[in-house]
Amino acid sequence: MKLKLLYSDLKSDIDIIEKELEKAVNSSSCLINDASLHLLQAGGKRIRPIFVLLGAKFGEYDIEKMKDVAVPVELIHMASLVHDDVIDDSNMRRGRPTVKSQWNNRVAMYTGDFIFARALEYITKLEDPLVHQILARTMVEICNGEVIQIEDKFRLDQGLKDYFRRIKRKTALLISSSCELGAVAAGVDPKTVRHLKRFGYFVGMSFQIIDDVLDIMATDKELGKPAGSDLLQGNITLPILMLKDDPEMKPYLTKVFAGTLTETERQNMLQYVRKSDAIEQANKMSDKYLKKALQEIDALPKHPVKKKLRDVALFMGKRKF
Ligand code: 2DE
Ligand code: MG
Ligand code: MG
Ligand code: MG
Ligand code: MG
Repeated sequence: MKLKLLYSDLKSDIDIIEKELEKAVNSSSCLINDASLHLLQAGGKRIRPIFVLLGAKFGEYDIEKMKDVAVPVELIHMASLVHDDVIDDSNMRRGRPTVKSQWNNRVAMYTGDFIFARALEYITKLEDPLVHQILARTMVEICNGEVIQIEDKFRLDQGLKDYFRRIKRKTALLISSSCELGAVAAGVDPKTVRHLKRFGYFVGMSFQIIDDVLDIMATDKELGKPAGSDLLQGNITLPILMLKDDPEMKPYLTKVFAGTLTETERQNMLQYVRKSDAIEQANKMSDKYLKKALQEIDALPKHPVKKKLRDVALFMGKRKF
């Protein structure tokens, strides 16, 4: 199923958010304008704004108000990616050159900063300290996660706990907060907010595991970057973690860490991982989180939007790329 079909009845609200995002990245500097628009026009699934809207449906839904929550959430996601591509030295994203590669690191740093600042401008339109606190806390934790991820790079003496800690911070938290923020801003009762927040967390975990599996399983073309990029950057994802003591995998890992892996060896290594049962194990782990997400939906009060939440969660947990 296409994601577009899933939220067809949210279409006009998503269009409003899309227009607002364009306005939001507008800057008096041509350079920042171009760089921000470059990123915005590369698209993206706009998953986080969708979750803001879906969370808000449990309360007093007003798109004019929700837009001031959904826009900053997506802006924070965008800004973090611009900075992330500097940290990860990534040249391609969503099939396009990244800001840091199209321009340079310096432009990427201040474009990201500008987008962050815009996000704050939007969120403070809502005069609710709880909303500000949730967003600020999330940003702090995402930053902590980035530092942890840098510390964990190229380290094989790590376990599942380290991996889950990283993906929680880099992905699950912002998705969880999106659900939570939409609901809080719409005045939803605390118990429902709690279930929505947990739902977002589980969906986010499931989603990132799939993302990490796809980094190995999908083609360079589908990914818009070389398959296996995570590992080449030193990020030990779940499938790799499961193979870290595998005797056939070891020589590849040694070469990756030494930076001497040839293109042929990259292909062979990918073939090896693809055929291993690490992929199936990782997919199972993703399904486990997806199941927990669906249980949170069951615990939510009766509402037609529950079906939507289920559809989006299933889409995210089953996407092919
Ligand atoms: C994407 O992870 C990274 C997300 C978080 C980046 C956070 C930064 C700190 P990946 P891909 C840079 C600043 C952020 C704040 C304050 C929110 O694994 O494969 O690198 O998409 O993902 O590059
Ligand atoms: Mg990255
Ligand atoms: Mg990164
Ligand atoms: Mg990835
Ligand atoms: Mg990604």
